[in-house]
Amino acid sequence: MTTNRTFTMIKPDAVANGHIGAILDHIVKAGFTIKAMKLTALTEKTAGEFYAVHKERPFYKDLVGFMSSGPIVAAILEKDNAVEDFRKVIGATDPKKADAGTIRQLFADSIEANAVHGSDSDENAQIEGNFFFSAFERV
Ligand code: RTP
Ligand code: MG
Repeated sequence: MTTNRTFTMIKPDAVANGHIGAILDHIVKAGFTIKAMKLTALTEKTAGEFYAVHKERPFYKDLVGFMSSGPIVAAILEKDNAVEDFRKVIGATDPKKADAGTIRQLFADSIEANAVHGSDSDENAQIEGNFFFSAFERV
């Protein structure tokens, strides 16, 4: 099923570095509408559940530790072709490889502390949005 929504998190590094406002500004200027949003924090347990798809990857333990290290901003975004277009707006996983002007090139510290998450499919966008938001928390 094709949807026009994606899910994002502003990760602990970007929140700690004071980039919430600049990143939201970048997202809105790129044409996305915010349909749900909250400042919250993952625990090791909830971060582990969220990233369960990466359980077998060598970086899983570090990723779970990093994602539960401080507050995050979770949001559902709407735009035509949202998932694919948002991946372009955030740039490559490794900020050193991210195109100029992408969120990760502008705001990320490293391949792990890379400022933002973006869903990789319509199906995952829906699953991830449901992980953080109930029906009455969306507009
Ligand atoms: P995300 O899911 O957060 O939007 O990132 P992504 O699709 O660009 O990258 P993915 O392969 O899904 O990896 C998820 C997150 O794991 C961390 N990572 N660390 N140390 C490493 O080699 C490594 N590789 C990935 C990053 O925080 C990445 O965003
Ligand atoms: Mg991913």
